[in-house]
Order: sequence, then C-alpha cells, then structure tokens
Amino acid sequence: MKTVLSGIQPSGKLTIGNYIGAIKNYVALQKDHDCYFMAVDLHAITVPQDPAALREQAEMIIALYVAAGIDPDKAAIFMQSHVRAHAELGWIMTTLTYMGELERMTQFKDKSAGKESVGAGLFVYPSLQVADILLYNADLVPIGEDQKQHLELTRDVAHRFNTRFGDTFTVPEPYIPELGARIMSLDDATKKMSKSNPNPGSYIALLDSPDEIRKKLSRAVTDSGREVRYDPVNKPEVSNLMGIYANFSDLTLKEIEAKYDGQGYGAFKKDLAEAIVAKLEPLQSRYRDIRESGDIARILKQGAEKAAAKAEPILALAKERMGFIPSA
Ligand code: AQP
Repeated sequence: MKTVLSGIQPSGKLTIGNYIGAIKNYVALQKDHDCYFMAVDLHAITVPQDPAALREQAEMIIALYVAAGIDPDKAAIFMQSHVRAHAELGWIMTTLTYMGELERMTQFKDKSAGKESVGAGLFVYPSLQVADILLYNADLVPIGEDQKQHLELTRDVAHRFNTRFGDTFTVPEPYIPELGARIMSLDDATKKMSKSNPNPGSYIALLDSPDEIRKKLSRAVTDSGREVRYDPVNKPEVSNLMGIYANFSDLTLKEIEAKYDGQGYGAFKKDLAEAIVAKLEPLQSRYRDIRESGDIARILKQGAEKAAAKAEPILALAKERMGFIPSA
C-alpha cells in the first residue's frame, strides 16, 4: 500500500482553494493508501501568529478534515508539533539544503515581498517541508500547484541524502488535481486564492455562511463580456469560476458552457453560489457536531501515535546512516 502525506497551515480560515487543491484529494486517497494528514502548525509560525488564533485555526483544520470525510480510524490526523521527529529531521534537512535552492523559492519571494523584517524560519521552512514528507517515506503528496516547487526540492534533497549516505528515503511524487490545482482570488485572477489574504472578499472560506458566499460571488470580478467560456488566457476570471463550478458540481466545463450559452454572467454566478452552498452546508453541519463533540483531542492523540510509530524508525535510520551515535 502506498503512503500519502500532506498538510495545511493553520494560518487563516481554510478556503475552497485548500479544499479543491488538497482536502478533496485527501478524502479520495484514504480509501486505498496509508494516509497521514496533519495541520502544519510549525509552518504557520514562520509568519507572526496570534496564539489564540493559531490554536483556533489548528482545531478548525482538524475538524474540517473530519467533516470533509477523512476517517480518523483510516488516516492518521494529527498536529505536526505533536510528532517531535518533524523538528529534528527538519534541522537535519536544513543542513542538506543549499542557500541558492531556498533563494529560488517563489513562496518565500511572495511572502517576504515588501516586509521590513522577515523571520529566518520563513526562509528555511521548505527544508522542514522536505522533512515532513521524507519522515514517512511518502510515495504521493497531494498538493495544489503552488507547492510543486517545494515538492521538487524534496525530491532533490531525498536524492542527495540517498547518494551521500545510502538509500534511505523514498523519492515522492506530487499528486496535483487536473482542474483546480490553482484556484485564483475572486478579486484578482492573477493571484492565488489564499487564506491569509487580508481581503475576505478575495476568497470563499469553507465556513462562510450561505449569504456570505452569495455576496462574495456576486461581487467576484469578471471581464466586461457576457460569454461563459473556458479560456484561461483571455478570460481568466470566468475560467477560474468555471473551474470552481466543475469542482462543486457534476458538470464538465463543456456542459457549463452549454448551460449558460447566451445567458450572461448573472445566472451563472447565482447557480455557482448555490452549488457551493449545497456542498458546504452539510460539511458545516458536520463541522459543528465535531467541534461540539469534544472528540478532537482523542483524534489528535490517536493520529500522533500512529504518525510517530511510522516516523521514529525512519528518523533513527537516517541518523544512523549520517553517523550519529544512537542513544542508549
Ligand atoms: N488557491 C489554491 N488553489 C489550489 N490549491 C491550493 N492550496 C492552497 N491554496 C490553493 C493548497 O492547499 C494546501 C495547503 O496549503 P498551505 O496552508 O500549506 O499553504 P499555502 O499553499 O500557502 O495555502 P494558502 O491558503 O495560500 O495559505 P497561506 O495564505 O497561509 O499561505 C496546499 O496543498 C496548497 O497547494
């Protein structure tokens, strides 16, 4: 059985971008893979986080995983910081990553742009991500397009380690959705939809109310035409909305084009809002039940135990291969 590992940062309210690019695939992959899904809290602190918000957002991720359909008895659902091997292998991987590689990371460039001071953690966090993945000998990593560069770094560092110290780590493959790998902002189709965007109108959060969803979509930027046609180069805004629609309905892009032929954007946006509301309402109701059940601590304990059992021997082998004296 192949191993799958992925995670989401508790750095805001999860968006439909996180759902389409990541969570939807987690749910599908759990059926026939050995899965590990975490909230990557150690990554979230690479930019300033309010402690109460960090805690709330971390719990929110875990409850949303379960509400979206991840079964905690099948997949390990856990907090990254609960499995100490992440921090330890993270340091080791930092020593094996080159400065030039980290300097080329577009996420660092985007997140540090215009900031007066930036923590060193933001610069080296791709090395921690390398460790997150290699620690489980993951075969597949479900991610959105924006994380592809980090996955390529992971592959390079895995090869580097294996060449220097002997075959130790599995070289992982990305698992990227065909449609929806990069959901764009509702207010600017040149920018990725992001949970940390300060403008809530730029994203639809998984916990937005039906009215918020309708309002945000009615305000979503489109071009000045009226043709619902999939053409990401010339009609990026409408194409983005069509990609979201296809992910939240059973319709293909061609069927969406045919359905709204000659109707303009109004009817299309309204139906899209209803399609999202119809999918999110039951998810939100399950989410509330899980938060109220008080079951999250148990899920996290069970998940961390399963994750640590897989990770510890892999870390021990890597350390031994590097020449560390094993502790008695
Ligand atoms: N807009 C997106 N379209 C498709 N996939 C996306 N992902 C994020 N945004 C989109 C995927 O969601 C997973 C979790 O991402 P993350 O929390 O680790 O960080 P991120 O990639 O930087 O996502 P955000 O929402 O933009 O977070 P912030 O604003 O905190 O940086 C990843 O698999 C990602 O590809």
